[in-house]
Amino acid sequence: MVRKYEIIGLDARQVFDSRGNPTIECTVNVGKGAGSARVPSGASTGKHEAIELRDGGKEYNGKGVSKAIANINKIIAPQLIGMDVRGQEEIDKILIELDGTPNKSRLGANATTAVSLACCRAAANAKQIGLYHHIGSISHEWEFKVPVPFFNIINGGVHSGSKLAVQEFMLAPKTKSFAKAMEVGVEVYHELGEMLKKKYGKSATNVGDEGGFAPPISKTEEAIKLILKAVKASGHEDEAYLSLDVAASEIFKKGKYHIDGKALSADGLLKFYEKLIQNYPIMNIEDPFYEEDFKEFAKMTDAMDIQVTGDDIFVTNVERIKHGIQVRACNALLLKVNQIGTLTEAIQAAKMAQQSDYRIMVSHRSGETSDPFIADLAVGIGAEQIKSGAPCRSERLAKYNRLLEIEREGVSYVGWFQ
Ligand code: 2PG
Ligand code: MG
Repeated sequence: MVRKYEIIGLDARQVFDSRGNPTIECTVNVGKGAGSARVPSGASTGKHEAIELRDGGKEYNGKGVSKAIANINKIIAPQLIGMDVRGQEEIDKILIELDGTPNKSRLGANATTAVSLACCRAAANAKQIGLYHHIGSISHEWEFKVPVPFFNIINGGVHSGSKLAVQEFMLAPKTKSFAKAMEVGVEVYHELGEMLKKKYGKSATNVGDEGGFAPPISKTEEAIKLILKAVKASGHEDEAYLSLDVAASEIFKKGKYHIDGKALSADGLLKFYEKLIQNYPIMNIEDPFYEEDFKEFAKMTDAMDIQVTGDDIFVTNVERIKHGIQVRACNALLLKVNQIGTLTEAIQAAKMAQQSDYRIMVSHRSGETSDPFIADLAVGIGAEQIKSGAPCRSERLAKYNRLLEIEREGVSYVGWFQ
């Protein structure tokens, strides 16, 4: 007889992400029910991220995922069939062992992520509880809170055709509820669109990969001033902070940071940030330096009274986070499951960071799908923050809309001062 939580089959297939590139959807069937998950994909990927397995060759510009899919259907599935789907740690351990490499390069982190997340959802479905409740049971987090959204309303760097060096200009509302944060984010976003249209013409409202505008401007301060103007014009003055993701590895060439028409040393860049922070309500800077420079990250964390978030520097990897904690680089972790390849490892990364009083910002990827998994993940691990792009494009809104639903279920909001 088949038991309720017993894995009876896995099915992986090709679907497409928000950039039109192939990605994986995996369904895990259990005795009573099933669960599916889709995998996102980054553009400004960290050098130390787990490897996304792509086919190479001509088809889909080399981005096909048929090998990764075959790895799920032929190598992973036979090992997981018969297991209890609630045993996330055991399942992920098998994925790690089957892969056998330090960076998931044999099976592909896209393959392992798809399976890991689909198992988690299948377990929640079979238990007939909300996904975040089930994630809470894995992460031993019972104080669920809805995180603060960081809306990426101007897209630069490798995510858009704009000339801005900084990849993401985000708005973080200061409100008492998530629903109200959405209102602020949406109203500022639309006001900004109107302003851009008037100032630069309609094409300035074209959007980048994460739904933020990609206006024809090239200076960091210009983008910040435009956002603050939109905040004021929409009647939300003092109701939002700003946040930047510099993704500095992307602008680091031959020892210099190329930003705003200048080639700055690390010291020069630090001074540049200092001035920005003095002049504008910036509460967070993500990846202010390139991914190997723990020292400069530590200098910034020590010198400035803001949140310094590690993305490419940490790549959701406990070894790199451990080192960061030792040298006091950053005070917040950006968490992306596909950077490491299994849910268990991502939760371990979050726990390690939380124990050192780091804040956690759960993150989407620039190439996304409509899967809202990260919304439940943020709530289920007790993350204070989430970034899922602008309030524009369904793959971005899928996460925010799910958080609206979770708030309506009675989960309270983190807010800013708790
Ligand atoms: C980042 C992410 C998400 P990508 O740098 O934080 O915004 O971008 O998915 O391209 O790595
Ligand atoms: Mg980043």
